[in-house]
Amino acid sequence: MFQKILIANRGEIAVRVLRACREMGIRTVAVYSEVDRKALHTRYADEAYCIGPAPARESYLVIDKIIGAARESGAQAIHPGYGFLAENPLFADRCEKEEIKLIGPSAYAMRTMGSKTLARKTVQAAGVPVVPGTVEPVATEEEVERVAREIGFPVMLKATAGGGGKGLRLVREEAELASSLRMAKSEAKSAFSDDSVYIEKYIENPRHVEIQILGDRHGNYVHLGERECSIQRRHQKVIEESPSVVVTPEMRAAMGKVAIDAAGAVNYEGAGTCEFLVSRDRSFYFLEMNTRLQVEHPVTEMVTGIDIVKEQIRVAAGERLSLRQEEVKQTGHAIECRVYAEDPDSNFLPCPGTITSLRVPGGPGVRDDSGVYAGFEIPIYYDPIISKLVAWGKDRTEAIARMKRALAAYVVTGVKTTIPFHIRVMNNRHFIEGNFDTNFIDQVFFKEEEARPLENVELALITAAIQAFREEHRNALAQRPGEAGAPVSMWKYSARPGIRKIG
Ligand code: MV4
Repeated sequence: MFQKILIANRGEIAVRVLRACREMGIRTVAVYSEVDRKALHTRYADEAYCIGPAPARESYLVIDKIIGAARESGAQAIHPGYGFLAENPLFADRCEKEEIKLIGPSAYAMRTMGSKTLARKTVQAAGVPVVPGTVEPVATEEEVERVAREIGFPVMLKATAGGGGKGLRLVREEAELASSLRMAKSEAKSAFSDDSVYIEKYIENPRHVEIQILGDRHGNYVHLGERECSIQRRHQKVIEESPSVVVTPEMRAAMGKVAIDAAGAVNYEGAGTCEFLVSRDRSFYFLEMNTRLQVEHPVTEMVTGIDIVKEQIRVAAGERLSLRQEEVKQTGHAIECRVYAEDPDSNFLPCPGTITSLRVPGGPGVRDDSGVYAGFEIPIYYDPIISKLVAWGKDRTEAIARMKRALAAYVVTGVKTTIPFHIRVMNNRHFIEGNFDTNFIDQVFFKEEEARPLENVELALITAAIQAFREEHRNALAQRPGEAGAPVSMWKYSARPGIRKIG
């Protein structure tokens, strides 16, 4: 086993990996940029190296600096987390050359899955169902027209180097095809410096369901079931859960098998995720494979009891997977809300700044994977994530109840957060019924909330509630607790922070 691991990341995911190392008795090395000198991950690690200025291009993305810190500290392995260098095959090549173990799959697996067409070709050859379309980039307008007619409209044009919504174009009819192709190509060119695109049949109102897999270098694979990730906003996941309400045990076994087949096609080692689109008739199609630890891995950990990061570290050290497929069981239900320093009332505008106070919920079934603390300044340079709040329950109903309870008790001051948005989703009828797809947030949730005028009965109830509240808390409202001569004890307000906000 490794004695020392460097974590080439920051924030909550760096802390998550540091925790696994600590539990395994492995020494840890953090790297940090100039604005992260006081970050939680910098403080948590056994040692820490400054790797340059705030912009990621000058620090967290600079291979030489990461390798330099690994060399200087004597780390034998590097955990890349997600984002930054996590899926960069050049980084994987360099680690191999330096004889430092990169905790993750081979550069070959990263390259194959990084090209969306090569990935489609490779997994299709392994018998994995892919969305109908091309497995090569399309060259000419004529070819696009021919293929589109063959598979039928609507179709999607996608960037070969893409993933995550960039260089993506929905084409509903033939008349739009030529101009859409030009736009997709120019978008792909500016986002990925690669203008090649391919074509897929458009799946209407799909769900996004992904399968977590683990593999070791001895050819053993397990899948850890699915995560439902359809609750997204502009291609950014905001809420994930496991299991998915649409996945039956038979479907889970079938999706698990093809995910393992896809992984096997590139001799995958470590933790990986196969993304699928699930159509309304519950057919599923491979979309892409993510060759990294994912943001939403905790929901899988909560329902399987498996520590995915520890498994990653063990298999990277050459050990066998610690369990067989028959030993993987999903118990209960877990939901994750990504808590961001963003203003949900201003189109989710990032709100970096100093967290002046922080009260994190706990109690049964609640886990908060955080990268911040009270007094920390969220830098403007990176994703403004505060934490991932995860609630587990014996079933979906209990998980939602716990999430609502935890969100209501979560207090962050100094920056705006997405907590109020999550509370609204947890109370949404369609969400509660499990009746949603990838269009839910952008096309259903916001439209509904905007469109529905308050009814008179509701207005009367709200007015009455405000009146009753003011009456009950008259003293507290007249004089702020803690001020000289305040007649009200402080304890109730600190134990039930939801109250304090209104006062
Ligand atoms: C699709 C699709 C429908 N049909 N492909 C968007 C991001 C990229 N990873 C894949 N995406 C989609 N590909 C076909 N053939 C619908 C989407 C899509 C989507 C997928 C997952 C999660 C959210 C989404 C939101 C809009 C569109």
